[in-house]
Amino acid sequence: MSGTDLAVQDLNGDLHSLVEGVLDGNQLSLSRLISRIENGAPGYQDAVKVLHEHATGTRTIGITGQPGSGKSTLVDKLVDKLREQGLTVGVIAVDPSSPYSGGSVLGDRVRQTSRNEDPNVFFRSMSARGHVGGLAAATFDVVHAMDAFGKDVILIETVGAGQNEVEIVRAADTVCVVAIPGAGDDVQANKAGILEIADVFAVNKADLDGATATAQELQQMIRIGQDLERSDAGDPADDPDTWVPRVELTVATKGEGVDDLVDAFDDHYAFLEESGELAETRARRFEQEVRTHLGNELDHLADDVVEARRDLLTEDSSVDPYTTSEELVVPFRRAVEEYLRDD
Ligand SMILES: Nc1nc2c(ncn2[C@@H]2O[C@H](COP(=O)(O)OP(=O)(O)O)[C@@H](O)[C@H]2O)c(=O)[nH]1
Ligand SMILES: [Mg+2]
Repeated sequence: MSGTDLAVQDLNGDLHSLVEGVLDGNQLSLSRLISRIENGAPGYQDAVKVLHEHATGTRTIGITGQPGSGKSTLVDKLVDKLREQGLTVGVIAVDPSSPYSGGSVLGDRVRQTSRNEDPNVFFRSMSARGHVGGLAAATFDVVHAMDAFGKDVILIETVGAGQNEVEIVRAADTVCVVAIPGAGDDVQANKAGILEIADVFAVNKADLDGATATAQELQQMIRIGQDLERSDAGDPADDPDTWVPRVELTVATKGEGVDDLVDAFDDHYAFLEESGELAETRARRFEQEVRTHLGNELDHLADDVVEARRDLLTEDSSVDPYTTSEELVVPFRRAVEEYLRDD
């Protein structure tokens, strides 16, 4: 397997100058290029290939949780904190509800405008609309673009409902689940799912009653989860190959607890690097991206075949769909076998 043979100057029309601009650190170019990715402009995949060559593997942090838990408020405070540390930041706010409500998109547009006044922060919201290759693929493409642009950290905010979003957030190096006081029952209800993806919990709105109790419930669940995973009786906290999810209390509106939250993110990242998990996480993300793109290509091939053979397919409606598709898949299968043999 080799990288792309494409160079910047090979790119289509304005993609050439946009990619050049992105590599030069021009925000307007980045913004326009992301629009090309979102709209599936001709040749955008080639642009992403070239960007990939310039990517350094920027650190990504996923922030997820139910609507209204305070994710956006928290992300804003996290950005301030990371900026204080001298880091440049990219923010991707994925909002699946936006085509219907429009409300949060308006809010995000305001955030986008005020945030993009700081040249070291790039904010972008993405709705579920469009995306020829799917929302997850488009989000990863935007991560590659922000990475090549030179961002040090990328925050990805999602509501965390639905397969697409889980796919997006799982691919982040560190996943932060934002819970709120009294959410114990909800958390309990889908504890397996949440326990599985969270590296860090932020119990936000800690100014409200019940925050400590919610944090304790989470701690207890983490404890049980870790015990179930381990057959020996040792303390998982002493095992360098095991990450014990952290629970931090935050009041996003006042910025309280944000320092500790960032410390927890840093500790998790250090764990990933030291344990070798980072390479595995990245490899999983890469595989996921390849699967997504491959799936899209195969969908297109299926369209082509069905289209080309339409007469044949409709000629005899007594043939069942399984037999028909098995017949059509024969050449694909043969090609795959041949490809794997050559390897
Ligand atoms: N009391 C309290 N309210 C908060 C806190 N953080 C956020 N909020 C409020 O909760 C509401 C939803 O916040 P938002 O960041 O938009 O939530 P998102 O939907 O998860 O992005 C807003 O009115 C915030 O001001 C907090 O720590 N305490
Ligand atoms: Mg939000």
